[in-house]
Amino acid sequence: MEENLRFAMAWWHNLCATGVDMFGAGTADKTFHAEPGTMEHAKAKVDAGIEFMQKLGIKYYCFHDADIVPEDPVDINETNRRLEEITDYLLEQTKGTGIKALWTTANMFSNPRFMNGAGSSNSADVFCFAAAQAKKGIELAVKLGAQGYVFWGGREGYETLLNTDMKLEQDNVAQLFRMARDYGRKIGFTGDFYIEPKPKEPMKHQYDFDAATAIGFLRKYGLDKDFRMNIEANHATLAGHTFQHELRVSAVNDMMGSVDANQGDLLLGWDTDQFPSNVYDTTMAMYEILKAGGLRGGLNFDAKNRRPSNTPEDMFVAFIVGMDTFALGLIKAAALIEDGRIDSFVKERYASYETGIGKEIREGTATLESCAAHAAALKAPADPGSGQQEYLEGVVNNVLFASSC
Ligand code: XLS
Ligand code: CA
Ligand code: CA
Repeated sequence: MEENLRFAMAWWHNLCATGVDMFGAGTADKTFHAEPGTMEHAKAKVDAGIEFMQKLGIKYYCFHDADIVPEDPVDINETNRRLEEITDYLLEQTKGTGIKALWTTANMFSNPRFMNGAGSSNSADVFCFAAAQAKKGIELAVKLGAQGYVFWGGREGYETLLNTDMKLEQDNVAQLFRMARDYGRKIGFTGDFYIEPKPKEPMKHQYDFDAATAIGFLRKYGLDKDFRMNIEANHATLAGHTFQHELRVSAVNDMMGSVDANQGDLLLGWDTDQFPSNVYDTTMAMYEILKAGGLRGGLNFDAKNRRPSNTPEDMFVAFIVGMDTFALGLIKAAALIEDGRIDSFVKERYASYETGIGKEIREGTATLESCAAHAAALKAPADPGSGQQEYLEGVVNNVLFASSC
């Protein structure tokens, strides 16, 4: 179970976010007895984070550069110096604990300079700031032994096509990825680069809309050997897909990488980043992950407590519920695979491709003429057979609720 459930704590939600929203102030105290915006506070967050992870047995964390130190308002050299100082401290404090980074990333969406995007900005100066932050972020990934480096295209998209050169923007995003890949490999980063698809928010339209779009993008620009998907459940539903769909698209394209484990609210059209509690969803997610041979990355709880759940106890409970929901999902997914009814149904459903003309189609030896000749010889309506969806949904319910584990 441990191997399949490499849980990670997201620095930004757990140690930084206080519940501020556009209608009201924070409700949770994340000062950890230090003055926010100082390096003392940055260190207090490291201490609190390590204590939290140790108490829960969580071995991994993920962060944006801006989550772990206050950014200097004008001088990126000073920000980088702080990043070195805090990661030295992080390494020192985690020594002997087994706790390490799962992935690192750069916040290329909060600072006002990124209002028109980072790699996709209309400004070459802004592009260079994005490059500088990615450079540092990859260096930190190497320093902390992270398995991945994430690009979430927060503002890589547009608000209106009236002011947008889409081709130039997409070419530039690819150029940034290429530079990151080349630099990473040069300095010894052997892990995966990840794209985290999301269709919208904050932009009206984001270029990494969903897994299929991101994979097509990577292939177009020849980046598919170094990049994989970091699939977030909430982003999947925002794109009008299920979490399972996005994982399946990644798996069949050999692009499964890591997961941001959360859930959205289907009645709301935005990214609520809730802790996962839906066992049906985690079962189907773990089903995809197990069938794909496991994750190279892990399960990062990119999730935050609801604004009124504002105590430290609520933070612990949320992680415990999230971990239990995935653990039960893993058990049930393994049971579904062992049960075998779904697999054997699917195999049987496509059996016509195992022999005769079907086999020839699969092997690429059939032609349009040979298929047409096959159809002409049938002289009967072709019957693909029942899809038996209700039966299969019953199988899932049966494995979820009727058997003991
Ligand atoms: C925002 C994203 C973000 C990424 C990392 O919606 O989920 O937090 O995971 O930049
Ligand atoms: Ca995420
Ligand atoms: Ca999110």
